[in-house]
Amino acid sequence: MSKFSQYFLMDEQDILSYVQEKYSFFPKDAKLTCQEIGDGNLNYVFRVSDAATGKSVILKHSGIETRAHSGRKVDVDRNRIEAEILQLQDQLAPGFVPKIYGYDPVMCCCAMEDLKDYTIMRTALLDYRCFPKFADQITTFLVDTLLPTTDAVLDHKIKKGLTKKYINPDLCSITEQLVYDDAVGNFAGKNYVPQGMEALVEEQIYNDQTLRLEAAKLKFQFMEHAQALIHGDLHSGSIFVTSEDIRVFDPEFAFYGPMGYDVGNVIAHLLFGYAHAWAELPQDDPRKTEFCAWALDSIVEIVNLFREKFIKKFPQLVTDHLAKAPGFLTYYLDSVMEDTAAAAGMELIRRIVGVAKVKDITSISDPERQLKAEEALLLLGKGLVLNRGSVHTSEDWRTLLVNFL
Ligand code: SR1
Ligand code: MG
Repeated sequence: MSKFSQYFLMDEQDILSYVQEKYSFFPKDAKLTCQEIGDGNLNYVFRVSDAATGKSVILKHSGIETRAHSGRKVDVDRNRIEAEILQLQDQLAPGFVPKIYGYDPVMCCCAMEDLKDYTIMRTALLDYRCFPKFADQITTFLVDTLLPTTDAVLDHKIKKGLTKKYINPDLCSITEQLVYDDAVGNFAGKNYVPQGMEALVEEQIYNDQTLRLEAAKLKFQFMEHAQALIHGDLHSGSIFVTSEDIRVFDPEFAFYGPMGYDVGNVIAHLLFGYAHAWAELPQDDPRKTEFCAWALDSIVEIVNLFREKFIKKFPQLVTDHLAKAPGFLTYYLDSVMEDTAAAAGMELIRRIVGVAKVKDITSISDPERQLKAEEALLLLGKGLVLNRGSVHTSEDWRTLLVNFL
């Protein structure tokens, strides 16, 4: 009987035997090496390489507990969701995701293309690298993966089947708790408010009943609005980049939710990159001007191009009779833009006060500047949540960013 006919948590040695037993990527006598390279909160990511040929493959393996906070059980079905969503996204937006080579429901392990020439976008942002094509690339990915999975386009029974297939209760529950609950109150007792910000957070966030009500509405909107098959965790650690190209990965949080959640996350993490550069680079460093301008322009351009592409694609793809009614597209897109502003706002707040921080902020070396960056992002986040109804266009975004930053 195979060692891999019953689930257990594999280590590097196990993965070496596993890849040879399950796949035929490498000659049987190849001298393979395996390294665990994952730095996320949930899974184990192994790179298996054959030095003789330079060939390599990634094996992503899910444990029954998260890595970051052992003790929290998370359904291993997330591995199936990730493998299937990447295959679906590869059809909808070819060339924007890594290729999946196989998925094993027993070991909860999928094999995928090794994008070793790419850099994780967060790492690139921390190095102040600009990506002039990013806004165009990410908006193509967003519109091409989101719009075709909505009720406006898909046959409603097929869409409901997908909603069922990608119900993702454990991962959604992490988001409901970390992004919505924890952003406005230390309900789980795990928040970590930066030193020196306690009073501001109490006054501006935890004790603001208007903000709490808006967060409650947004949490229910996230839970109840099965609009499109979203990525669900589209931060800069879920995107690989080169100067020419992007690849979106890690869609294990995918489920039928509000489209704006994905768009808003992309924007929030550009803002984290911006804040890092603002805090770390001296005023006279030319990288500061160039990178900060690129980051803010990219946000404005993402909103602009997302809208443009959505408006162009919608009439080409729409099948629902009533969704063709004059005025419906404007109404629909406006609501997506409101969700975008809200999601960006909640993400900004929760990464400052909550348990899951971002390196862009935690790595800022000067505590005073770190505090300033955190305060600015926190208040921008709050402003986005409260004023989301009037943040629809790229110009609305430009005005808001200029006022807050
Ligand atoms: C326990 S998981 C913490 C965070 O990491 C993931 O990438 C999600 O953003 C989640 O909220
Ligand atoms: Mg992840």
